[in-house]
Amino acid sequence: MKEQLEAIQQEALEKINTVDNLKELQEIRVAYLGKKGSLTSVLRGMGQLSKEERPIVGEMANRIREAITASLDEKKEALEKEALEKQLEAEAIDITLPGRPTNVGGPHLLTKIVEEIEDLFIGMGYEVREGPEVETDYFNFEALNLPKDHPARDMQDSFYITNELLLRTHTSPVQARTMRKYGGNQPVKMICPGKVYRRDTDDATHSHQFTQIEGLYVDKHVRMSDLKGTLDRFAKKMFGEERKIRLRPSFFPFTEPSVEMDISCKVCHGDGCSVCKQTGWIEILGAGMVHPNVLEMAGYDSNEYTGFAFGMGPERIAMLKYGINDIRHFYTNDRRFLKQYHQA
Ligand code: FA5
Repeated sequence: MKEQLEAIQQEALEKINTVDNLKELQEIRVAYLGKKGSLTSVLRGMGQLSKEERPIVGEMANRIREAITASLDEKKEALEKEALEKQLEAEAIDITLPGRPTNVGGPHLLTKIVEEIEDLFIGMGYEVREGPEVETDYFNFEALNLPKDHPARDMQDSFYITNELLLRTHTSPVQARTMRKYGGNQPVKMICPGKVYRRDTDDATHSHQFTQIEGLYVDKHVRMSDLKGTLDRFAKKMFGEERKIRLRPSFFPFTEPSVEMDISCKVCHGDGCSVCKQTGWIEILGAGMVHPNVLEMAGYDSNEYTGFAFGMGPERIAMLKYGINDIRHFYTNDRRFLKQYHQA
């Protein structure tokens, strides 16, 4: 019986050694260790052995069973590993393939400039207000000292909706609206960004729809020098210490005296180009001391209160700051243009 067991062991181990798939390995397990397997049948015959021989053969049979089991397990592990490796190889993902780019958006340059200007004035104690784009004739003109048939209305050719309603031509009506809200007896310090509309012919520096930022400061003892100081501070912060500004006498019916502020052209450094119409300067805002009539119409006593106001064009400011040579770039939505300023 001992020889029989040894022969079984040798045969089983040889077969296990040469097998190359899991299915056949399982068949070997059944053939030797299964209920009807050769090792099991030999063990069944142990009853015929003498008392002395039984434990010796029993111990040997167990050892052989363990050896065959260990060899089967080891082979199984090796074959499974091999199968997994083959599968991984077959299903391999090519990670060298470049990914599909996603288009990441960013705020429009104009939004960024408006926010930058807002932050600058918030830092000087101004609050940010809003007003309607569809405005009444009263607030757009009359409350700003431009009665009906006043010739200065032609300065801003308008899109009328009805006789009394129009698309606002500037953000100045928000001056009148805010002063009224403050009731004639409180200081006002506000800026108002927003869209405005004019029947202007589009060219490199003019658009029929553009943005303005209005500023208004009303209090007791506000002087022209406060306006000058504020604008100078704004210009230096926005364009750098080296940029020159100039104030030219001007006329607006709602301010007296009135000025226009120009900044030296950054595109041509003052030599003259299409942006500055060959003058070396570009106008960015109108300003002045609030006209006493405007203060009175809003309920302020013009003997007690004074104020200054300004209105600027952020597109022109952005053009100067970034050397953009045509205002139409802001509205034609060419992503190649817009993308340049996502990190600006
Ligand atoms: C006004 O609109 C006045 N309301 C500004 C003002 C406010 C003066 C408060 C006094 C007190 P003006 O028409 O000049 O002024 O326009 C102001 C700014 O808007 C200009 O300096 C310019 O930067 C910009 N702007 C004017 N017209 C256009 C246009 N068609 N396209 C782009 N920007 C323009």
